[in-house]
Amino acid sequence: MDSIIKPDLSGFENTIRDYVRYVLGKPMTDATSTDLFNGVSSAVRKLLMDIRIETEQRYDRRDVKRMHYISMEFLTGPLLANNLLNMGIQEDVRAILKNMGLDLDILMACEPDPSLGNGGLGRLAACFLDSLASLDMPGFGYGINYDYGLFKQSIMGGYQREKPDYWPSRSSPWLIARSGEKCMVPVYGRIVDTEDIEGGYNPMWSEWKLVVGRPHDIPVVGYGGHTANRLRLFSAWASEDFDIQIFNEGDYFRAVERKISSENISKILYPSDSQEAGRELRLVQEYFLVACAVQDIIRIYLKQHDDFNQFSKKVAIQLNDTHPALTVAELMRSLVDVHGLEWDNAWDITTQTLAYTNHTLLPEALEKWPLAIVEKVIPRHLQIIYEINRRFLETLTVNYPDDPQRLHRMSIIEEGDEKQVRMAHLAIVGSHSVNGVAKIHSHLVKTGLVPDFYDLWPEKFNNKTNGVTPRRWLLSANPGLARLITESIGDKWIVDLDTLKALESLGRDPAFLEKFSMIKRENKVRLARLIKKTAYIDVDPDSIFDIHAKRIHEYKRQFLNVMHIIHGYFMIQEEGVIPTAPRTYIFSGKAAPGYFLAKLLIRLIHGVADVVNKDPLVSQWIKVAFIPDYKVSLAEIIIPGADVSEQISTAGMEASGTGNMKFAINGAVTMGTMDGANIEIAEAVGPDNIYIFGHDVEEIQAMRGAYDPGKILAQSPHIQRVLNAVNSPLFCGWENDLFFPLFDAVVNHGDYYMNLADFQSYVDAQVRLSGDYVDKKKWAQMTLLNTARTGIFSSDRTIREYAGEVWGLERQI
Ligand code: B1H
Repeated sequence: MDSIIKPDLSGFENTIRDYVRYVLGKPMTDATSTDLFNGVSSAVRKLLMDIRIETEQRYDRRDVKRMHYISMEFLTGPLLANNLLNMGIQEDVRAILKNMGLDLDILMACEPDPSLGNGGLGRLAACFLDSLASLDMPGFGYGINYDYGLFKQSIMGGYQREKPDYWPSRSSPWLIARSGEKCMVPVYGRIVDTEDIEGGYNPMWSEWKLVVGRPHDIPVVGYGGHTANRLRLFSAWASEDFDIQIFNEGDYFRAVERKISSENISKILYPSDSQEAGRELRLVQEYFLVACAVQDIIRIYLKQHDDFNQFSKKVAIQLNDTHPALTVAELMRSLVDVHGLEWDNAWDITTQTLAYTNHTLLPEALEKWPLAIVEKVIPRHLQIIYEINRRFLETLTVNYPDDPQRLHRMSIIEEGDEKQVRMAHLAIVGSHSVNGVAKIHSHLVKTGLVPDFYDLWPEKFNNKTNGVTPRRWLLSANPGLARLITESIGDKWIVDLDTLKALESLGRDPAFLEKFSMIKRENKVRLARLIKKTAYIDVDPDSIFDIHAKRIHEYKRQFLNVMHIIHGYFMIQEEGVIPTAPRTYIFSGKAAPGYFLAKLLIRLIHGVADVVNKDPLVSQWIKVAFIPDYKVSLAEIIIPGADVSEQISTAGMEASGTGNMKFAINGAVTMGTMDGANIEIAEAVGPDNIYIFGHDVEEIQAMRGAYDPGKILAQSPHIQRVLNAVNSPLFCGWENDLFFPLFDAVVNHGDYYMNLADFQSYVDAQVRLSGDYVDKKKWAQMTLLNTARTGIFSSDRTIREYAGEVWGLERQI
């Protein structure tokens, strides 16, 4: 990495003053903190634009290959702090503001979180953009500019309440509207078969309705300030031409209604993580994104080329899960219908350009769209999908002549009562690369999810273990630790996280360990303040901070964690067995609004917290707190304050996890199953520096079918005591039988997520952990080794792998 190029800050103060006076029309004395946040951000944005323009000229001049990352979610979180750090001007700006009588921290706190994502998948996309820019690579994001991001969560009487998150999608200082580059998207309508001049078949897509996609760009500056790429988000607008026509027919209300329905497309992010919505509007959203992105990508390509011969040499497109899988059909439509290429040529270009990442094996998350909906929304694309499938099945008959069953399994169209398009099959057939997001996950994609495709095209399949950006998740979120690291080993780690290895030898230096532990203590104090402010609970920073922060989902097994807490409660209450160390169990996470059991689990956590925290004896040893409204800005406070990171999904179900990496880099010790990237974290930190428990994937697979939770229950008085308590009035307050459904799912409906199978091993591991925690020196060394040995989980490493092995993308410095 070349040294940081610092932008010229001479006009910075004036830009802020001008903004307040001439954009807001106020004297400085009337400006609110939010006004000033906007003023500072527009001054920063000016600097970003200079870098952005220079970057684009550099790319154009060299006619570089570009990678476009298409994703329904980009969970960026607040941007001011990161932009300042990446440009290397945070301290200079702090000083300028101080001179003006302003406090940068107060202004930064005014920035709303752009919550344009649900969880890991969307946050991964944001980490990737940071790494691409920091590696000076031409990588761009395409997404939707939702008016409403993920709902805001509040807790009332222990229940989750959802409130709309209306973020300033049209007025954020980071968004630059580019009305001049709008995209026209046809949708709905029908196919009319006509004959062309030579008498050939010529399908005409007619009577479509036109939606306009207006691009809004967020500049993404890399660390060092050399390169700024962009994230382009589209808002949907009604097409004026179309509406005016109806308007002229005198039907004013219909015209307005049409306008409303078009603009609905970018109104709201679907709030489910690892679960498919299956609604028509969602399909329209997916198509809208894909159509805008493909048009824009082709427009940019054609600025420098006259034909499509170079297309796949100059363009790579990565599909973030199957949500943008319609890109396969849309790129074909564009090349064949719009640009007049022959099918075979268009197909080669399409498959050489596209690559697909799978993010989940959960059956409920695998997208399938009923043909009837696809035909209604995008009739021409359905024809194209049929043609792709026809040709695909033809090649299969050659490869597997006597295997009709296999053809059925592999077809893009699923037969049955309701025929459906299998989006993963479409993505695999249309891509030259298919990857999973952790070693075990990629293995399961090949052997469990789509073994037939692996058999046909083994060379297409590969692994790209996820990563997280060290700029946000260490430099920005944990300034104390970042400073200590830089003082000790220099600042190269910011762009080469593997250099954290050099910290290992410092573990023998008691003075260093002491400093390292002090920083964790300060971060815990900061987190304790957050807990007091948001959950109204006093917690002791000297207790173990044991944190389970992620979406609430049965497979992530917050229930298992709660079972362990209840078990600990009874051990103290009934058996007088005092734990080795006091512990604070901290939860944070949202449940999908329609996910009944996940929401009930939030209520259970609060029920247990009420009982435990109020118990005079138990509360000396156990406290339980739920921090509402988990989001990026809170994660930045929560993660650095963790001693223990709960990563306890049923083995085989968490594709990778990325929270697990953020915790480990910040020195938390993982309590985890052999699942997702936990396995690679265990490899990296070594078995003595992680707590692994429970059944592994093979064992879980072997148990399925014969698994009987009743048998485990019958043999374990401890589990009986815990589950009976869940099903008793103890945690219910005045609501009788409140938690029966959670009890029922485990006891009477097969315990699909195998909580009981892993309970004893979890309890044992937790006992070991408590014992180790009180050995201050041993614990400090363990946490240090977690930081020192997890450099490979930088998203810079992940991006280098994609760039070299999938995209053919080069550094452009
Ligand atoms: C992940 C999703 C997801 N996998 C459907 N799948 C969605 C599926 O709105 N939807 O319909 C939204 C999200 N998200 C996560 O991706 C995995 O569960 C994590 O294990 C993984 O770390 C993350 C990034 O790869």
